[in-house]
Order: sequence, then structure tokens, then C-alpha cells
Amino acid sequence: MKISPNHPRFRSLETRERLVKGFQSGVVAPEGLIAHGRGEAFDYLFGEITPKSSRLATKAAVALLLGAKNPVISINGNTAALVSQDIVKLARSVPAGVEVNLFHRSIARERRIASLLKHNGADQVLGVNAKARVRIRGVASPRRSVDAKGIGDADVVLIPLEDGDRTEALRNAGKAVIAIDLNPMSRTSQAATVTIVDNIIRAIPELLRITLRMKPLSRSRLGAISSDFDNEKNLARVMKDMIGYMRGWA
Ligand code: PTJ
Repeated sequence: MKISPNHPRFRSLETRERLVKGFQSGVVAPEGLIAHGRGEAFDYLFGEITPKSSRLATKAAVALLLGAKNPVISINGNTAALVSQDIVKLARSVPAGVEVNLFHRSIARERRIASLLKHNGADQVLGVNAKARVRIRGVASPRRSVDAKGIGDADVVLIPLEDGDRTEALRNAGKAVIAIDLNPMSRTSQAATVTIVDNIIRAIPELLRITLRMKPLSRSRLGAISSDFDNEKNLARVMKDMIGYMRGWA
């Protein structure tokens, strides 16, 4: 369906449309459409804007990415359908690896996502070579199988729209985890090192913008920014932002 840019809900409708197209072309899992609806419901509770608290998390996330030895961005169907272009730009500017890692795994979908990323400028996409895999302990889903050179070897992993299981397992494996999740109460949000509570369509462009701005900072300054960040405290701020917005309606 062609959506008029004058429609008051243009951004939301256009995002849905991209996911539907992604589903039709075999990039997005059917469950991805449901997951997005869940995310949208939380987005309403913030007034569909980036809460102030998320900006702090974004800075800490960028500090982690820029200070990492081997940072990797994990890509699922929804992420590929919604923000492929900006993910590739972000990966280039950090620089970070890009790995396809799916919950509802199929080789065909992995390949489609990899070619979408390549179409948008990615040179190398990890996670599509069945041979080079290692297992992360403590993950019950197909997401346990990761690329040995990618997430397997990463010290910092960015995981947009994730399940809590793998976040905990990645932390237990000694990796720092950056989550993007609109639900501040999800297990992923609670278990991550840094949680950006924001819609991925706003969070990834913002990560890119802040990365370009923070790139000149020294390693020690980056280290100070990431170690000063307290995810638990910040999630409490996020909840206050959400409650504050809803109070305006009450
Ligand atoms: O492509 P696959 O096979 O790897 O599957 C991807 C999905 C998203 C289907 C899979 O990871 C899944 O089932 O995720 P969950 O457990 O439903 O969790 C998704 C989380 O992402 C939920 O907490 C949602 O609130 C959140 N979410 C959904 N859409 C967005 C979002 N967060 C930020 N931006 C969004 N647009």
C-alpha cells in the first residue's frame, strides 16, 4: 500500500509496511511482525520519542563500541528490514563486524538477510558460513550457534531486538552486551550491560550520529564514559520517563 507522507501516522505506517515487505521477501519471520506490535505498544508509552534517559545509554553504548577490540553487530530479520543501510554505516564508522544471527533460523533467510546487507554496502557479513560456528553455552534457541570470528570472538556485541536468554549467556561468556529494546522490563533490557530503550528506527541513526561525534575521544575517556554508566539506575530513569509521559494523560 502507498502511504501518503501527509498521514498523521506516516512514520509508523511506513515502518509496518517495510516489515510486511520484508516478510513477503523472506527477510522477516512471521513472529517478527508480532514482535514489532509489542514494541510499538511500548513506544506509545513514551510518546514515540527518544526518552532523555536513552540518550545517556546511547553515549555509553558508543563508548563501548569505540573502545572494543572486536565489536560485532548481531542482525535479525526485523533489524535487516528496518535499518540495513544505517547498520552498515554504523559498522563502517566504528568499525564493527556484522553477523546474521536468527532466533527462527533458516539458511535461506540468513542468506537473504546477508544479501540485503551487501546490497546496502556491507563488505563482509558473518554468520552465513555453517562451518565456522561455535556454540554459546546456556542458550536454548538456534541463536546459540555463532560465527567463531564474529560473536564468538567479540568483546562487545550489539543486539537489537533480542531474547533474554542469549543476553545472559553472552554476559556469562564475559562479553559486554548493548541491547536495543523498547520494553525496559524485558529480560534482555535487565541483563544487558547497556540498554537503549528506544525504537530501532530512531536508535540506530542516533548511534551512528553519536559515533561520528565521539570518534576523536581518547581510549581512556571512552573507558570512563562506559564504566560510569549504570544500567540498572538508567532503566529506573527510563521507567520514570515513561510514567512521567503517562501522567500527562492522567
Ligand atoms: O529474525 P529472527 O528469527 O531472529 O526473530 C526476530 C524476533 C524479533 C522475532 C525475535 O528476536 C523475537 O521473538 O523477539 P521477542 O522475544 O519478541 O523480543 C523482541 C523485543 O524487541 C520485545 O521486547 C519488543 O518490545 C522489542 N521490539 C520490537 N520492535 C522493536 C523493539 N524494540 C525496539 N524497536 C523496535 N522497532
